[in-house]
Amino acid sequence: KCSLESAKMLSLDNSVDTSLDLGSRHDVQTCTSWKAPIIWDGMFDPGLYDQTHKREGSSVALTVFAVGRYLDAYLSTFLNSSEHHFMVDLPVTYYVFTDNPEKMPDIKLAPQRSIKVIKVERHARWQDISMMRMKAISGVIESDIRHRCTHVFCFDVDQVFTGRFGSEALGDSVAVLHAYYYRLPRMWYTYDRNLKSKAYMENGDFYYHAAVFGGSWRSVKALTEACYQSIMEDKENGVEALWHDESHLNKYMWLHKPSRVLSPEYCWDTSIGYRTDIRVSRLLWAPKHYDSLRTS
Ligand code: 2GW
Ligand code: MN
Repeated sequence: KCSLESAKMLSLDNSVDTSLDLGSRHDVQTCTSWKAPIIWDGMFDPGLYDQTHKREGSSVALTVFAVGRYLDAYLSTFLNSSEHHFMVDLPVTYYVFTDNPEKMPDIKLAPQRSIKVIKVERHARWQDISMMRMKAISGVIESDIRHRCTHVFCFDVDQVFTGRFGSEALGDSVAVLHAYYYRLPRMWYTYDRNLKSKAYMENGDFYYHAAVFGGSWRSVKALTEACYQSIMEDKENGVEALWHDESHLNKYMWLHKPSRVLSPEYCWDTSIGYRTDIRVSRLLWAPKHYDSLRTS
């Protein structure tokens, strides 16, 4: 039986409460080979998780990047939906990274929630905008987050919360199953298979989606630092991983197994169509307008 992260229900590591595990899903994989829970609807009692995390004093930092056209295109929808669904009733600090702080939308925040805006430069290549998030995140964890928050979650901005994304997602190190790959054979996973890249891997456990990852501030700092290092080493060697930061995240999560895995409910794409195992969608990919957004 899966230990529901056993001693790691919280990154605070002490109190173990297996009564949080309702274990009532038989149609999906609910446990990894290293005994980390895979979180699906129906497996957990949301109220018990919330109670436990409130008692333990958990507080969450959310990082999101809105550079260039992504600010107007996605940011206010992302933040407004997050106010309705992300860690409701826990203290949350948003860290919004943008090249254009003056254009920050006005968001009505619930009590105990605040926004910090951090100015970043706009890299010319979109691959760099995406990859350089790793460095910015580790920097702000070091300078600010570690003094204020127990946990950190990092998101792509081109998404909308549509259902509870709550404290059941908190753990020491958290990754989400990519919606396109969770039911596909391993050989289809799009790991970076270029021997010259630091992200190189032949086989792994799952294919994780870099649009959502998180954990204790310590774990996320270690992850973002390691990924940034690998990205820079690749640059020095004149290579770039197939899926950029996502390739490096997958390599890291293979070497350092996540203590909690989120089902694709936590990052779903409606264009996949109806799936019986997806009973709720908690976060959806926003429609992409590649032609208008990916040309400068
Ligand atoms: C990205 C691609 C093309 C043109 C612009 C951008 C862009 C991204 C941008 O102009 N401004 C910006 O703020 N971003 C940030 O980077 C934003 O937070 C966005 O959500 C994130 C990743 O870019 P995105 O969402 O367009 O890429 P996806 O959805 O294909 O992302 C997956 O693959 C990426 C690497 O290629 C990342 O690993 C990402 O985490 C994955 O979800
Ligand atoms: Mn995205």
